[in-house]
Amino acid sequence: MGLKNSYLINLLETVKKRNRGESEFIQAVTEVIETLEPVIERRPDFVKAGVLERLVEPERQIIFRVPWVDDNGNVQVNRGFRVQYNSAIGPYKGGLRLHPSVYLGIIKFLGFEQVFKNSLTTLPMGGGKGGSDFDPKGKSDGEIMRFCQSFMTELYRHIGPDCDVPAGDIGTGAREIGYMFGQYKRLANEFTGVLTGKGIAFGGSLARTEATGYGLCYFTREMLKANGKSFEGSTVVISGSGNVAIYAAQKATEMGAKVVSLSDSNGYIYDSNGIDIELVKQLKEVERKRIKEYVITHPDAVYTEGCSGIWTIPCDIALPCATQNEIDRASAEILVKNGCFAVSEGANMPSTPEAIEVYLKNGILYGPAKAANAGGVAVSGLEMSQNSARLSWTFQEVDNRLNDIMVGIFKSCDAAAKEYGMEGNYMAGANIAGFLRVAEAMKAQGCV
Ligand code: NDP
Ligand code: 2IT
Repeated sequence: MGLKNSYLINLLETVKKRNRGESEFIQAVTEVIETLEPVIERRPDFVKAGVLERLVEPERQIIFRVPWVDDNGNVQVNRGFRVQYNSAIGPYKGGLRLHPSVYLGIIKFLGFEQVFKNSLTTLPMGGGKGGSDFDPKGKSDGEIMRFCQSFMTELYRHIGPDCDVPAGDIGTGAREIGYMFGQYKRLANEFTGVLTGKGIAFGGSLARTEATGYGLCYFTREMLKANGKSFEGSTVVISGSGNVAIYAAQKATEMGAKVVSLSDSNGYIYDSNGIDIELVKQLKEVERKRIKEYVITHPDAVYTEGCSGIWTIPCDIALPCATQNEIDRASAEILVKNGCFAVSEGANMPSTPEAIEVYLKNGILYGPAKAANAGGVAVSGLEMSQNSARLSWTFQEVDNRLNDIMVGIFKSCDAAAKEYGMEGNYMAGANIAGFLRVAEAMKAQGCV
């Protein structure tokens, strides 16, 4: 995009110098800073209060050793992280990612994004993120438990229901949250809503499992509607086959779309009849198998090795729900060529800056992650409310609130984009609307 404002140019230079080698963090910060240019020009009070200098630096970063013993009796050592990014509007809140690619730069980018995402939900949650380079693939239940207990043995002293409330992300689902919650409870000797995504039997919220995927479809429905389009009769490509992808596929199908593909980090399946979601749930949630197993019971479907090929499947709507930077310029250009009219992000930062440029130049409706996937953390916020009140709402009640929150997020993005002269640019709208609430709170609380 190219910045003109010299204050922002200098700020970005400092960020690059100070966070050398953390390419994902620099990418996330650059995108936000670029879209904030018109806000900064209108709001010198934020510049004077040093809001931006403070926003590009996490409040606290915790890095720790996670030793555990594998099934063969060998000691294994992983690295644990918790970045408590910003607490201007509420306790730190955000997921824990367990994946071998995890390092500080990934956790910082996710924490930074979380600040604006949580602000968009309108609930009182600050931003944080954590995780480890632990690889849950191929580990036994016992190994997962021992890892989670060791991880929490250090983390527990840094978190709390009014301080920092972690949740799931890649590699962290209900099983891992259960083990972590058990260990927290034992160490702190208190039963509190310190984690979200808990089992329903011990304080979890109904509809949290579905929330990110459902919320993605609610947001996307609003974006499509505002532009004279809908899911009805459309062909949808979804990447990933984890928590977000599965429930996005389910809701998109319910809304009248045909979802023709899903993937994992090894390859993708194409089923022209529409994906059999119950089978995917059985394979991924119960049996923890690879997506290629799908074609055993659906011989009409095709499995292809490799990830990026999924974007060559002709579709109307693409919902990337796997991981960061999974759509690059070349994939975005193929989507355009094949007539795709909307890309809406279930994953965090799945599109490279070059891919986003292709969407915006070609008039593709683009639903940015921090708005489109905010449904997960929104229902986490509702889980916190239910825990504090010591009661639980019905599935329908939570789902209705989720729907209202996602409708509200779309409206805020749309309105902010219009107000700042970028109508239809929901990325700019999301960044601006998310920023304004946090910036007002930071300014009001003084230089802290
Ligand atoms: P899961 O662990 O349930 O699923 C992740 C899926 O993405 C798996 O199919 C996985 O395949 C695939 N994947 C992971 N890494 C890669 C990679 N490097 N290349 C290709 N595929 C990959 O995670 P979630 O569904 O929870 O998370 C998916 C995305 O959604 C992430 O970006 C996450 O940050 C984001 N998100 C999640 C929320 C939540 O509530 N869970 C909320 C908001 C955003 P494989 O099994 O082969 O690793
Ligand atoms: O990226 C995200 O918003 C999440 N992984 C969910 C965070 C949460 O606290 O529910």
